[in-house]
Amino acid sequence: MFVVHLVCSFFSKLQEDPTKKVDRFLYAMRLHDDQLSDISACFQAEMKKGLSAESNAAAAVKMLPTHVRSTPDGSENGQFLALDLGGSRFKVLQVKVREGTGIRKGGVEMEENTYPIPEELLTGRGTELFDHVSESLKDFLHEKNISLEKKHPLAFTFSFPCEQSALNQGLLLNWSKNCRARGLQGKDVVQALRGAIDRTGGMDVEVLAMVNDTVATMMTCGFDDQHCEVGLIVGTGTNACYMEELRHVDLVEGDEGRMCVNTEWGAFGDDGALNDYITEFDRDVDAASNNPGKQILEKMVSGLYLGELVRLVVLKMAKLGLLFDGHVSDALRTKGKITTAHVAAMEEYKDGLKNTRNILVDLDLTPTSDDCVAVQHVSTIVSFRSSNLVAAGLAAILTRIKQNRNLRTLRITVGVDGTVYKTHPRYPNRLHEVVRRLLPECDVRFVLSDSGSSKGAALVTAVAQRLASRRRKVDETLSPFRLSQEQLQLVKTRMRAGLEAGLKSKGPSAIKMLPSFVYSTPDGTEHGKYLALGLGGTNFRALLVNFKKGLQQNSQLHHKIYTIPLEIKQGSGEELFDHIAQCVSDFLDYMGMKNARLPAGFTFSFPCEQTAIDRGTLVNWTKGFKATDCEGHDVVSMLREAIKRRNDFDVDIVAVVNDTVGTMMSCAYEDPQCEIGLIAGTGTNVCYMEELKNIEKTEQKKEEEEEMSEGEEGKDDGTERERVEGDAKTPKMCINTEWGGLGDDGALEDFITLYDIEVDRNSLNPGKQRFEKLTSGMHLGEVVRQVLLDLTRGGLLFRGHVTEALKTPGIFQTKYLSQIESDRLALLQVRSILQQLGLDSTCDDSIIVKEVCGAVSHRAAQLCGAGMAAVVDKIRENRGVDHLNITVGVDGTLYKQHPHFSGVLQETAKVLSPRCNVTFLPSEGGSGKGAALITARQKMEL
Ligand code: 0WK
Ligand code: 0WK
Ligand code: BGC
Ligand code: BGC
Repeated sequence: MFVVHLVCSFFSKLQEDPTKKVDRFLYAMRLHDDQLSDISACFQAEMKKGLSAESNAAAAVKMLPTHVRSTPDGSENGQFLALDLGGSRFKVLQVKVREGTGIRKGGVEMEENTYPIPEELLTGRGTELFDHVSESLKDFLHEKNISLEKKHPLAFTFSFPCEQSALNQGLLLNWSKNCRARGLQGKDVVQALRGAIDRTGGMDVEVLAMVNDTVATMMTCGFDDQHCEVGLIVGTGTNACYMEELRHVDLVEGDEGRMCVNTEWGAFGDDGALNDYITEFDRDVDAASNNPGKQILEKMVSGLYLGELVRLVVLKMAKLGLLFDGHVSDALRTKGKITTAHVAAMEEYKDGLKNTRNILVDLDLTPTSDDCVAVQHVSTIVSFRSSNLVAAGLAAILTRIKQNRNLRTLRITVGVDGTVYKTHPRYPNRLHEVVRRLLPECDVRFVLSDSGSSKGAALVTAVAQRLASRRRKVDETLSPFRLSQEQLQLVKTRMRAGLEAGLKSKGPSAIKMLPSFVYSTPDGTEHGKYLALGLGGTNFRALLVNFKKGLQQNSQLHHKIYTIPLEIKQGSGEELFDHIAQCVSDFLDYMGMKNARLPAGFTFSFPCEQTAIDRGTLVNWTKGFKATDCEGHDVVSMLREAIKRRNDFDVDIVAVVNDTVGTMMSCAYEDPQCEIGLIAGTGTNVCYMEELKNIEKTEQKKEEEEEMSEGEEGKDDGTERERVEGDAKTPKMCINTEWGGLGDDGALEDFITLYDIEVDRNSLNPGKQRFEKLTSGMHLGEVVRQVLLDLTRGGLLFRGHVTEALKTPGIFQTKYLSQIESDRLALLQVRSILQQLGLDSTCDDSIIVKEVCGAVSHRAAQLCGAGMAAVVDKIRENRGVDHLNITVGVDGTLYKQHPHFSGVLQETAKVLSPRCNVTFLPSEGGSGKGAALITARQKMEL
């Protein structure tokens, strides 16, 4: 020990630059960039640990969810009381937030009082501390003549680690800084405050939100700078918060949007992560603190400790004779004698050294100028390390945000508050510089919170109020789409009634129940080469299929899809069928079978009144078609005439079938139990095998029955495959229900919303196809657009801006629903879809858009499920069986591509027809193959 003393005093004699000896003495505190990068990387790992449900409990950095889901967007408004407790000054405020309208930015007016908190209250009973808080509040109301009668919403900034399950609740995890009031740890501090306010009495205050000071600071700065998504406090304590992707916050339900996370980074190192950087002085500060082993980073960084660190270093150097010629004063030995304000003063640009001398003299020391330079340099190193560590922590947070958003560069603002940052002359620049050095690719700006955090706390409360009222209004808007079991049962009953009515009435009925003249499903005897021509909802499809007897599995198919331009869909019938004939000609060319005159089946996906398998009169167009001179005409003749007009090929149109019938046949080829065909695509419809005797409307029914019964006896050679049980011999015919018409007679009035009315009014066929307009791909996008329009006009969406895009019919195609509702799709992608549609959206907007899409498509699937339950139960009763096993062949882009539609439809059908076990078989070959099978069976019968 003596030798060391000797060596040191020899060196000092050499008049070396006094800062050099300090640099040597405190080399462990001088962190260079790669150390800071290591610390930053280590902190990133800690953040992950804190966010994950598995490792959160053991994590030192708690990453506390704050339930603040968005930064201010200028529409906040209202008048709030605010309490700011936990920093160096306890403040009571009144905050008036005025909403920004148009270019005029919103504004905030504040009145505040600071109330000292006696030391003993910080270490006394928690209830007394909160009584002092609420009495100060009452005093503030008196002084500012704020009515005691009126109900006042209050925002509570509480700057200690709290576990929150909602904005207006927070369990105190542990005290920090210089507060350790008893009886509050693990308790809900909002409840404690309400209790104190009740005890004080005489005021009506509703604590609506409690936030950490970092969060309030971020919100305060976010009011003027939309890029502010990080809040930083370097004050008595230190901490940071930022907007994290909700999907990464395991402790909170939901994947959509973002949530502000209070990192509580003050505890970084409590698990030893910073041991390589802890110096003896840090250990001394920690040992002497009121929470040893806790808040390790905070004790290396924040204002409560910096002064003490400097004192301990100077004391040690003095003891080692490196300062003041080894003289040590009692004051220098006394804890807290050098404060962080002293440290800041020592580093003043102009008077730093003078301040240092004065401070040392006040400590009963007689410093030489070298001593002053050395002590000033100790302050520099200590505070420099503080800003370096904060920079490393910030770099970790900003890197994570960049990664979360898959950005190469990041433009972001950090809102800052705290006396160290605000009063230490060099702290801000040092911090900014190191952050920019650690993250050269980022454009990081720092905004000082000029008026404390309560503005932010009031904004959080305003946002909470806005979100709460928006939530209520969105729920009100969407509640008509949320159908109850009883309502779905009602739809099933009305669908059933519509099916029955359609079978009986000759006249127009809402559900047309059109005979298809298809009497049986395939039995594997079909063989030969056939053409299938399909006019569906979105395109025309030509198909060539070659069936081999018995071997269902590998029938060859070649097909080609042709789009149908809008002007053809809505042009003249002649043009439409010429277009179809041209497509067929092109396909036969492509297949080199121009001269084959193949037998063909024509899938015509519109309601046709058929009088024979190859004769069908179009009753009315649907799905955006309105070609003229077609309704009331035989579509087979029209196609034949178009082919004749071309005169460059010929086909033998043997059958015209609805796409539901084609789909049923195509699937029955795979699964003999398939006796229902469902299309959930541009349009919606279902067909099924009905007992011939129930199809009362067809005249020739009688003859056919006689004919059939004769035919049946003759044909049953036992080779046919086992048919579905309970039906064996009764003659049937496939009925194309055209269930899309349910409700055209008002049967769905009590389900139709004002948005549906709007869609119907703007459609090509108002009053028609009401069920289809609630359930099919052609219309769901429009229903969504109408709801979004209404929510936007209500100011609940897109900041109330009704853009031209949103007013454009058809802009919200149903395919977007499928994309937006896909679980894999993060909100960012939802926003980019909306962007493509010319809709500028916030995170919250896209959450609501996704919810609206979900509500509309969920209703559609449920309604189809209820309709299907009616059909399968009818078949079960037709067969007089208790339990029915049956398969439904399905096709259509909505069923096949929407992420949830098929599941909800199946679940609803299952619940509403418990005595039917329904298998849904998506069609592989499409309805064309089915049409070809019908053609094959026709040809075989001839
Ligand atoms: C001022 C804010 C307050 C925060 C404080 C932190 O209004 O919410 O707690 O800054 O800085 P300190 O006062 O601890 O230095
Ligand atoms: C594919 C079928 C076709 C049917 C279509 C319906 O092969 O007959 O019309 O599905 O789905 P959409 O194209 O209307 O979504
Ligand atoms: C507390 C934080 C607070 C920070 C700054 C820390 O001691 O744990 O909740 O944000 O001080 O005031
Ligand atoms: C048509 C039906 C067709 C359904 C599915 C409806 O618009 O009226 O005939 O089956 O769309 O494509």
